[in-house]
Amino acid sequence: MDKRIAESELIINSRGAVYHLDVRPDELAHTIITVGDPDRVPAVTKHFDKVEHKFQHREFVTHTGYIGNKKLSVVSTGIGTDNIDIVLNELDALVNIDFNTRLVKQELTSLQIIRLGTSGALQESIPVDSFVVSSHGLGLDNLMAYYAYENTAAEKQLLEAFRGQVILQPGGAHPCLLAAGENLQKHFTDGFHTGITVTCPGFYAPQGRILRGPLSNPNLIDNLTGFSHEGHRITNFEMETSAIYGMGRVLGHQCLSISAIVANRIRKEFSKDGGAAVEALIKKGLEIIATL
Ligand code: R1P
Ligand code: URA
Repeated sequence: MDKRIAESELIINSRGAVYHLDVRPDELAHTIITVGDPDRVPAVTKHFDKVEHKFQHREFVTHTGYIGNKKLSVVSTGIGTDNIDIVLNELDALVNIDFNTRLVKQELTSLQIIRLGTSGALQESIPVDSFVVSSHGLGLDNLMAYYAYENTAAEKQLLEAFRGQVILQPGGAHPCLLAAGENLQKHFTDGFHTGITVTCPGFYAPQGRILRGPLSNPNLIDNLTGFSHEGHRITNFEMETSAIYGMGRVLGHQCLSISAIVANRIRKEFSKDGGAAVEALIKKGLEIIATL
């Protein structure tokens, strides 16, 4: 069997860089921070001692540089799990596929991938401007249905409990659930809330928001907030985490998602200065990430 990955499958541009990210293998660090907003990339790398590479193609901005001796890349993903499919596959290709032979390398590299994002809280006790570490990503989009992967026994049990307690609209999502990378999560405890993060395929109706469009599932938020299983609860929702954890499982990378809470959907509050909350998360996150 020809194991060479064809030009149509792994697309490499004239610079020798991967199609969407426009990054070459030598231009990427093995510890990577992902952010949704392209403008958040310089907001992170302004804290670096040195930035060696800067690229932009579509919504994908990448900076690679150093804090002390620690080499880090920061990549913007834009919004949504469809973009995470692109970014995680291309980050993996950059380290695990030889761009000359187009063969998967014999020795695989496991990346550390940490999302620094924003999110809405689903518990009254988690105030705006606080930080949440996602113990699990629970996807209500359908990206992970396209990949083959194994759930652990603990994940299967939690997902089963979710299916039993949370009623989703007929014909809607096939939920998936994946745990955070344990080796990363253990570093982010003091000053962080922890819980299950629900990843939604939209910001409005998929997160129970009504502007003018009516909801097919008006009980969604109450159902998610009320979920409880053996000490696990749903803390927040956003739009990327389950796909990052899922693609990390498929491709063998350690992933963690951390969010600044900008909205509390139970208290019906929005942060008075979301930018300051994100800046505080970046500073606190970098202090830890630089030591990993
Ligand atoms: C929606 O406003 C966006 O904000 C959250 C959601 O996941 C979604 O991407 O994260 P970011 O601030 O990292 O983009
Ligand atoms: N991002 C989301 O996806 N939802 C929120 O409520 C806030 C930020």
